[in-house]
Amino acid sequence: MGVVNATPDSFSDAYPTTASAVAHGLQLLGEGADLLDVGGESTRPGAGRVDPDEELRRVLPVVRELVAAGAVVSVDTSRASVAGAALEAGAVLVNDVSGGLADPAMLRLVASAGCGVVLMHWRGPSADMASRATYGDVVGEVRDALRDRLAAASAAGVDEHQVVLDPGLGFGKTPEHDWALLRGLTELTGLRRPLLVGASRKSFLGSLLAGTQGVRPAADRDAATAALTVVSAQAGAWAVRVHQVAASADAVRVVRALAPAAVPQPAPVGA
Ligand code: PMM
Repeated sequence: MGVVNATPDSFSDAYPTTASAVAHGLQLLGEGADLLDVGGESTRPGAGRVDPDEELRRVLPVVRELVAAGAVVSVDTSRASVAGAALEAGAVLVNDVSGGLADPAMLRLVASAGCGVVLMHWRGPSADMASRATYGDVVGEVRDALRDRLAAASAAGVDEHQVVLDPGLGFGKTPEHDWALLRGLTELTGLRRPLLVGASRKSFLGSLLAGTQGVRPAADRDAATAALTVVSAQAGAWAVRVHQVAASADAVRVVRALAPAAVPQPAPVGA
């Protein structure tokens, strides 16, 4: 899954105009992306909310143009109104970082649309998410919370085959929590739903790779991201959400060659 941030302020790369976002999406397709994730609201730590009309203005033309170019598109939003408009514009998957918690209408929308949905582990808005990074057993707590979101989706009429789960690396988690979740990915694939892993360029990698110049800048974290693509693929993840696709696409091919029977092929989610 290639990241297309149609925003002026995402933490590692940002494409504030329709033309630049579409061009970037096409580049990621050329690098081997199976899916493009278009978002119009930054969720970096400390970020505030974007006005819904502005989010729509950023996202819809990009979705429309990438679909017209033949891309399979997901929309990264936690608003049902934006998700619904993006589905009408041709998106097939809703990527909700709040796991259906931010907007009470989201799960009902997904149920009636019959589309795929990513439910990510989330403890509250980005503006103050660091204050919620307290866990006893982070892997067990994230697993149980994802199971609860799956149950909430079912209760709203979503078929479980529509659902992809995501541990939400960096969202209300410290670097230690992120590493523990990456070590424990097989406990999450044990929930028997496809798993999406979003480690790309995140700050726990910046800290790990820090040198004499300080924390490694976000755009220089792609080799480490590709290493985590190997880890994720070997744990049986369905997809990784990455800013630079080429190295991760190669990494997936390497893992597949080593264990052809053990690594599931990416399959469409939803109807
Ligand atoms: N991370 C970001 C945004 N959206 N969606 C999912 N499902 N999982 C993630 O880990 C995730 C996400 C933050 O990264 P960005 O600001 O570079 O898009």
